[in-house]
Amino acid sequence: MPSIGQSIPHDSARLHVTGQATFIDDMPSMPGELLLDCAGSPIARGTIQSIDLTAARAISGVVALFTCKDIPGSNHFGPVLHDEELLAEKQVNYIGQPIVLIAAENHQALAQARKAIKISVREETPIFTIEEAIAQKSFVGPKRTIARGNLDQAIDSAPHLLHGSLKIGGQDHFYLESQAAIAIPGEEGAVTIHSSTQNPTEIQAIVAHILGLGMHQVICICKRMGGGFGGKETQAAAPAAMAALVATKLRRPARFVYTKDDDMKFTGKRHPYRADYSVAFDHDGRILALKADFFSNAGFSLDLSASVMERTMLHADNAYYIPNCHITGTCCKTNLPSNTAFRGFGGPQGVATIENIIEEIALYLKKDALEIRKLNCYGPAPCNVTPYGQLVENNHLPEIFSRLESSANYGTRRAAITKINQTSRTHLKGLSLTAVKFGISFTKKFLNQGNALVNVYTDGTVQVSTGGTEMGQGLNTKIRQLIADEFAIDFADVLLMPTSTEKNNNTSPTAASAGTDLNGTAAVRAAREIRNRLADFAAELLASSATYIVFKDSTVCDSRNPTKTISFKELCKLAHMERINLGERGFYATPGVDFDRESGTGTPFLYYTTGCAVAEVTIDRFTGQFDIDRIDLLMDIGRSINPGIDRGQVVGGFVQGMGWCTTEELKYADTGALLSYSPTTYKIPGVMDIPKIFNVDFIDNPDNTCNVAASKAVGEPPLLLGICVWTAIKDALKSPLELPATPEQILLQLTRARPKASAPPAAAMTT
Ligand code: MTE
Ligand code: LUZ
Ligand code: MOS
Repeated sequence: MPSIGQSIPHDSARLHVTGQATFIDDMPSMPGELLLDCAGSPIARGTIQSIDLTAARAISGVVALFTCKDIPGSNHFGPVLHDEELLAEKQVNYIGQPIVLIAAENHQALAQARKAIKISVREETPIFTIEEAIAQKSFVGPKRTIARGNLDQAIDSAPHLLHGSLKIGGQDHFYLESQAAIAIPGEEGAVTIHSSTQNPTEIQAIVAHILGLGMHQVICICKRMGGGFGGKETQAAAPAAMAALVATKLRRPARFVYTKDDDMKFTGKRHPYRADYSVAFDHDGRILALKADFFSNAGFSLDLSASVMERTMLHADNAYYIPNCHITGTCCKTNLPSNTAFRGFGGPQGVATIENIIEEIALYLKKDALEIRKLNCYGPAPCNVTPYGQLVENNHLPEIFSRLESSANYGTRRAAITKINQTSRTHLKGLSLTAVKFGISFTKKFLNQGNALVNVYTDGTVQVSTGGTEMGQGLNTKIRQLIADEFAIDFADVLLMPTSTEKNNNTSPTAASAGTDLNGTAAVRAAREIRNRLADFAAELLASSATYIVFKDSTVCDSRNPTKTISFKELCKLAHMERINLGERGFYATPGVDFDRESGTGTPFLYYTTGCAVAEVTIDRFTGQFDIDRIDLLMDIGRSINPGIDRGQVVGGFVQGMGWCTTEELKYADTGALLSYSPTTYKIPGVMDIPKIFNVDFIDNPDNTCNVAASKAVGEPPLLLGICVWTAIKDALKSPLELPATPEQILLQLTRARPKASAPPAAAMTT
């Protein structure tokens, strides 16, 4: 039976729940191993005046204290620009920025040393907000534009024009395994690093750069992550480089595992945004022109902020055709940890902005927002071209809109909700259906490549190594399925090996939802080479021709004589005796993708993953608290390789997006210190917050043949559907709203709309 299409459990399902799956800090302590921590900047911005290590040195168990002076190679690194320092030299730019690296025999000595290190910093006025950064022209990376048509003319002649500004909050990744690395010294200065990273090659490169080694002297291995969500695309590098520094300097293994609190306080998050917009539209609600200026809070360095902003701008249209537009993006430099990749990668901020705009148009025209959405949805030419010039092909969005509208009984429920809102003095209901059209491919062309190593053994079992990393998303399971089917063998006879830079070179991060697309295709290509060789050999054995050889049920035969079979295992053994190569490396580069960021035009994406979701919410008029009564979700994820895993991705992604939109709020003190650095003050969705009714379905679309097994990437897109919970809240309140719509936010809007909480609902609040 083929593996593809089966809901085979995630490779770690059993191991995770029984505690057998090993994460970095589960690796047993090695003889002589040291533990690491940092003493960081006490303030958000300033110049280091003095560092006093005397007291810390005297603590028993403290083995070494390193500063920037101890770095043998370069202290400067970063994923795009080298604008970060591993250990700060003079200037510090956020609270907790590492200054002194501590290596100790035990946790107690580490904690004492961190307290005993005296760092004095001369304070400078910090910048924390987007508004402060704009006022002081504190930016990072270039300002970008994507434009088409004639904005001014379209605005001047349009019947209606609305302006607004949407404030969008950040989000903590809240992976269960904090940033972590273990480094083991090797011969002649070489080093092996076990890292919880989405990007082993970048760890390898940064460690080599910091230690002054060649990349060939550094190995980075990642067995699995306890979640990454984008947070380990770049920011696993600091602890890995610090562990490598200690390991090579002291010739002892070194382990750096952030505590949950420190991870939340000192690592980057989803970018907070401000989106200023003007939208022109006709009497029906057809969008004629959009001007959108996005500002992100990037934190102290560039990290991936320019790419994140680019994806925001490329998703400002979402599912809607906008004939005239002018979209700009500016990244603000502030004195906070550098914000980074997070599931959706800027897409959610762009999509939240346009979905908010559509709610505003509906409110203004006193129409149902769904009507406006359907009217503007991408469709046949000329309404099938994005602002950046990519054609929206094989577009199933109109079908998804109409199928979901009817399966969710949108019309009936709208009528019921309108009635309730007119009569209820205690509650307010909202209903909203939003869409997602997520572009699949890295927008940086060179990242769209993958390589894989497939080793077939003489007993017919197979090991596969790729550059892809497993973070819970099921990449390993899906690649096992692809390779099992390539050889027509049992899923159990294929294993995915830990990701290692020793096996796969120059790999891209596992990101942009393209892990299976890139690494799976590379692995299939390698396997196909081996299969072709085996087919030729089998043809000899069966006195046949390779064109007639079929692989089926762990055997091989001539299709014209199916009773005479050779087992796959026997075939591999015989092939080896005949000196046939049973190993191969496969390579894949996504064809046809190209985007010119200077002109803001091109075809950045191989295809789009699309879908819609509808949320119904009930708000308590007196407390601002809300319930999610029901979610209906319908997506096009092509031909699913593993429907069970994909469903998990969809539900998990949606709920993570819903958390961003509703309860997850980052609160800072005036000093720039994060106050909400643990689950007691930072509210992620819990199991009790899962919508009571949650209908998840997929359309049948076998046409995405441009991708492996006609599948579609699924990791990030469903997160953007969580936005429908926010628009449903906005639909209930019928007022401007910030994101996240926390109960405090909601209550604020309720009391603004109606001075007395106990007064009957105002007419303005009914449709
Ligand atoms: N699912 C789980 N369980 N854990 C994760 O860390 N990361 C998400 C998504 N799903 C993540 C996840 C992100 S940000 C991306 S880009 C994709 O998985 C990456 O994996 P893929 O490309 O193999 O889908
Ligand atoms: N990472 C990246 C990403 O470097 N480029 C991208 O386009 C991207 N998109 C989504 C998630 N991570
Ligand atoms: Mo995901 S944000 O592309 O790691």
